[in-house]
Amino acid sequence: MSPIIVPPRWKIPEREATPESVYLRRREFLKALGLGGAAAGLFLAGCGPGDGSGAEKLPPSPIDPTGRTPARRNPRYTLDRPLTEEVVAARYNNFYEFSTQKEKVATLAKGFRMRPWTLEVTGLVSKPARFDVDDLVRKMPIEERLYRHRCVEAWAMAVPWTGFPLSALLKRVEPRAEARFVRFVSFDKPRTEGMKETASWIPWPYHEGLTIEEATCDLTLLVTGIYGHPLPPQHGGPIRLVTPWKYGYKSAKSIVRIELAATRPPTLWNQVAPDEYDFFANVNPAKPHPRWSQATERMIGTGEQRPTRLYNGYAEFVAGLYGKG
Ligand SMILES: Nc1nc2c(c(=O)[nH]1)N[C@H]1C(S)=C(S)[C@@H](COP(=O)(O)O)O[C@H]1N2
Ligand SMILES: [Mo]
Repeated sequence: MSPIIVPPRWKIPEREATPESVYLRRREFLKALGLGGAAAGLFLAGCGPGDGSGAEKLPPSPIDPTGRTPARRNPRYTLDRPLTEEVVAARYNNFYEFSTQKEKVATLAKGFRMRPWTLEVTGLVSKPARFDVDDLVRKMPIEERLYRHRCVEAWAMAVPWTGFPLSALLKRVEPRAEARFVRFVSFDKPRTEGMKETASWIPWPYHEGLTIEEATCDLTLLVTGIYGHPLPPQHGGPIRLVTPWKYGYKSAKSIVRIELAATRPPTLWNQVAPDEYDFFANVNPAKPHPRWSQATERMIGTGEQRPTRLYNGYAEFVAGLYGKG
């Protein structure tokens, strides 16, 4: 069985129309960002109505108890492509705890309880700590970043995340000198209907890892929001990792624990199929997956094929981590 299922062509959602509610919410979002009509056209290009069928409404976003979204956008992170429509991103999710079918995740995750939520930071640190996620958001330097988002399955999106650099959190807990790796553990979902599909062959809970250098790189973001509001469950709410130069499977969703370690931790997809999912998983057009090419990627929503970029276009940010790459 293939660990990450590649959807057959007919399952890929084509462009979806924009229902009124979404349109209005977008206007609110743009207003909050201080952007007018012309600018909106620029960065949300191609979002007009009437470009497809199968439109769906987004449910109201989770309430933001911290009042910190929408956050100021960091202009350092720019895109070479239009943002993916919010409703498209919110209906096409890899989140195997709920389902292996991307189109079903949002519905199945709908009632997921995200409050209260505690994030524990432990292991080789001088000041281990447990944070209530809302307290953490209030303390951390929250900002918005536009990032490319690339799955190992050769699809891609472009997403406005809200969050803070993982390095800001690590500073607080004071990693010890022996700490060489950082491990991320997702919530341990009770065995529900959705999880039964994968319960026997995936070593739950979802767990991933980075080297300490990768974890403290500027790009590495702990994400608590998307499209200017708190992160909904299907995207990994209330808190998930994002490492945009790596394939998406490195970024664990709905994290409950971060552990600093001296040795490289086993990681979920690497344990399931080491020849297909390596620990580093840096986006690289010249390194095919054993079952498909990585030379191009398909933008979800538009179906546009684009050439894959080395490190997903983030080479200047990560060059120092891997020498010549
Ligand atoms: N806990 C958990 N985290 C996960 C996954 C998962 O199945 N479970 N899937 C990963 C994969 S393969 C991808 S591509 C991204 C998808 O994130 P998105 O749905 O927000 O686009 O989440 C990653 N994080
Ligand atoms: Mo993925």
